[in-house]
Amino acid sequence: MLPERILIIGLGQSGLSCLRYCLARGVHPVVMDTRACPPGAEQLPEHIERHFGELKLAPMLAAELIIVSPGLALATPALQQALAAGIEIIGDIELFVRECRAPIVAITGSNGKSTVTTLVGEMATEAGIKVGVGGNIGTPALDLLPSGQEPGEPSAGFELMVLELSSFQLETTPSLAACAATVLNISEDHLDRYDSLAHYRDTKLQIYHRAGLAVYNREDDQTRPPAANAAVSFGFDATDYGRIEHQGELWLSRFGEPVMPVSALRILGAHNQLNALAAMALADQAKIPQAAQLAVLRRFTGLAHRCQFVAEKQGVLWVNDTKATNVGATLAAIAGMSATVTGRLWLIAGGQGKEQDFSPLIPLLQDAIAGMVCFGQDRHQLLALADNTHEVNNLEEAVAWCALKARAGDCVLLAPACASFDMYGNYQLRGEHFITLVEAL
Ligand code: UMA
Ligand code: ADP
Repeated sequence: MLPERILIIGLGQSGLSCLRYCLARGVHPVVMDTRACPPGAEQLPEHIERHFGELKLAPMLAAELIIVSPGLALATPALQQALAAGIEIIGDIELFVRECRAPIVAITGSNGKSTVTTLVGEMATEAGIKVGVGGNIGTPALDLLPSGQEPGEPSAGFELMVLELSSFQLETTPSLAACAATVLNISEDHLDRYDSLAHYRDTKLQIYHRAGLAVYNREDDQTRPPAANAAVSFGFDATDYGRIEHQGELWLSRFGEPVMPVSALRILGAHNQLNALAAMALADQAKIPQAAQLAVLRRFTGLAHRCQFVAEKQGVLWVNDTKATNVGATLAAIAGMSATVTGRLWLIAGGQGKEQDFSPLIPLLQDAIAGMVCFGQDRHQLLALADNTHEVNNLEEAVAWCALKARAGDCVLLAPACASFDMYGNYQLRGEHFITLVEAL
């Protein structure tokens, strides 16, 4: 049962989904956003009380329940004051898990979340299982539940839910009890919101709390669950979900048994082999048959904006990895492209650095990368890493510079290691701009 006095803070996509959820259940919440004109303002029914431009304490203290957007940290002083006053604060995913009756597969990690979430969703669909896919991937989870649903009613006929969860969402989801949960990997990200990498990691590890099975990455110790969890791992050797030599080539394996040749995967790079293995482990726990898993792994060519082929122009390969919004993702993209390309690699990077340490790029600037062209708010941090860097004002200039430098056989990779918000509405718009610029060459 929802309480009568609900305050929704943050009127983006997830805030709007919370509003729809409450209205459909007969509750008329108050909404608040620190932005003077939040994205969802136009869709707000007239009768809804609203407070835009700052967090106002009085309506917060008058609420019985606050539902906060993942975009606002619980550490925000006004939220801390409300907590201290005994007011419950949760996120949209908490509302979802309190009501959802279908088993949940929960996926987090610094990189690979959307890829693995999509793989597991497609595997379930292939097997004829009615599956809902949502969360940080884009569809707010509450939109998967039917409007006006009575408590206890089966979850809109869904037999399985696959949720991509960010660390932000996990901060406010204490009731999650997934049938299978994974932390795919941990690398620096969002350090503008967390005071240390350990704090960021510990927030992500909350996904294992009460999970039926923890699926962790044995190549990355930071993803290990607490000893209390039932667990399996994925990684490069033949343990649990891994790889094994078979018929003269490398195969993906399940508990030492070969299941399909790595060469049959259409998503490239060692990181995508780990993504495939994680998806298999989660799918097994969700009782998705192996035949459906393998059918999807054999045909899935990857999501847009992740190491996406854009064009070949005068023998130069142009690749869009705008979704590489942190250093870990950029390292994976460089490793993947270096293994594929015969010529030199030119990197386009820059944007909002989120207080990351960019130094892991230094060895690659010495070995794997011919030159890096840098644009955006935090370009100077990238320019300082090495001598083979070049400063430009924007993506147009970056593409033009690479077109001058690259020769047949080379590859130009947009893998910015930064968020896009300094110059674009989101990473997709940055990627689409890149594609337009390349196509016009
Ligand atoms: N904001 C304010 N004041 C507010 C509320 C938000 O300034 O009162 C700002 C914050 O800086 C925040 C931004 O607005 O970063 C967006 O917040 P929002 O509440 O408008 O976001 P939604 O549209 O609800 O989108 C959220 C997720 N966004 C974030 O967590 C920042 C989306 O993930 C998610 O797809 C969507 O809910 C549906 O579940 C996006 C994301 O960038 C893709 N996630 C981060 C990531 O993947 O790295 C965690
Ligand atoms: P997320 O949803 O976590 O941002 P995506 O599946 O959208 O992850 O992939 C984002 C980027 O991260 C990709 O463009 C790729 O460069 C990189 N990436 C994907 N999977 C992995 C992985 N397992 N390890 C490291 N980097 C990865």
